[in-house]
Amino acid sequence: GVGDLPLRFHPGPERWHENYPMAKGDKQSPIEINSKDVRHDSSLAPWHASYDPGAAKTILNNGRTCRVVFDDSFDRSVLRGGPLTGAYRLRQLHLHWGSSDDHGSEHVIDGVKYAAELHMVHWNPKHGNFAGALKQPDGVAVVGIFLKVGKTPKPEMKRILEEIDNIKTKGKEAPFQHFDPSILFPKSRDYWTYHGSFTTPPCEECITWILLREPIEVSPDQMAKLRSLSKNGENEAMNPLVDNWRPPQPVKGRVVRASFK
Ligand code: SG7
Ligand code: ZN
Repeated sequence: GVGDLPLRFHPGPERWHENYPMAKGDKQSPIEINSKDVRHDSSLAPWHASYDPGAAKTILNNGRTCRVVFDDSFDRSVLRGGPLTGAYRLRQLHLHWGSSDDHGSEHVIDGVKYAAELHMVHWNPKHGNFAGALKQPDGVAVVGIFLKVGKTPKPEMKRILEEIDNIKTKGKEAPFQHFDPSILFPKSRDYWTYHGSFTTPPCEECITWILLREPIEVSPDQMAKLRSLSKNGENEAMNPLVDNWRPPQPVKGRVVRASFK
């Protein structure tokens, strides 16, 4: 499959379905959310994250994103509540961003594209392991946080961004310990939720998306730092890692629910 090809041979999102038919499925992500089509659901519970700072392990550049990996060998850092049944284990977080501040997020809200979108990926341990969870409709829960360029940048992004210089090129990895990712949450716990997919091949339809309404703010310098990452390996021609987002996919009758009015 395409998964075995070097990165430079990967086709764009419009051709993913040729090798991964699921990419044209009925529950693909991301989507555009329009407030007028959202259904407020008063039965939606609040969500809670209980994260152990000791679960953070490493930060890496895989040529497509910058990812922080957590120990998920037991119920150490978990997400509960909201639309979920049971506890989901935090496995990794990563980001999607653009080549300029006016785009970069995957989900689009009332026509608004944010500069970046952070994804916290959790899986349901009732399916045994992560690979097993990917095959189940209730296998994975991703919390999405929008990053907006503003005047009150979030100092909490500093830990991740100060590590960027150590993982400039594809394949680089650095230790990343004692980090509580809940510092990245905005103040408001309001969210939208819908059932969708991974935004990269094979685009499995196993994700309960929990998208936080309130964006967090980052500075132009912080965004520039993210864009200083490279798709290329250390001794290869410079190829900036930007625009690693998939465009919105057809909603196909799905209803997005909101925890707020
Ligand atoms: C990023 O987004 C990576 C992927 C992730 C993908 O490219 O973080 O993770 C790995 C292990 O490469 O894919 C299976 C998986 O987690 C899609 O994740 S997303 O749907 O949340 N954007
Ligand atoms: Zn993602």
